[in-house]
Amino acid sequence: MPKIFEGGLTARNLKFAIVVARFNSLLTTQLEQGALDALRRSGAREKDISLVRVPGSFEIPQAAKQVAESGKFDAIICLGVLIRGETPHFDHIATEVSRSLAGLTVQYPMPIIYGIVTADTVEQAVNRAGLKHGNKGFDAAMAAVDLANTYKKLKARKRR
Ligand code: DLZ
Repeated sequence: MPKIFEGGLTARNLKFAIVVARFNSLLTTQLEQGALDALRRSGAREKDISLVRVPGSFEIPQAAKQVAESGKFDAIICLGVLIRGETPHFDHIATEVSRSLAGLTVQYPMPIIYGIVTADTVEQAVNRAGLKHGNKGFDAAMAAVDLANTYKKLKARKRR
């Protein structure tokens, strides 16, 4: 039988940072609430959850890097909403944010989760922030819990 490293869904004794953009705050607040709901229902304690607010999605990767470097967290959940209709340079911001976050994920040995909604319209964004298509903040937090547990097991493994 292979050794399987797979995360459980308990957030107890894990520390989380949620980096959330204020831009489109009506929707990012919904993502934040979804993420908090997932963490609390998975057993995370309030004292183990930190919220880092930044002006917009463009600032998320830099803030996430600082959080990663602090060494104080087991996972980082990044939340923002980019809407094409409102942003002429939508593609540039979306591409840069994705590229920068992807870079961080291979630089730091911890889950850094992409919970950024990129939508063509406000309606699409609303649907992904808790209306029709679930809440991307909730999903991102569950992925953080899952991966943080997996990495914990990988770190604790004994070499034979
Ligand atoms: C400037 C801007 C625009 C036009 N649109 C969005 C958006 O849809 N979503 C978002 O999170 N942020 C937006 N921003 C703000 C930028 O991300 C950034 O905060 C500013 O350009 C300052 O660097």
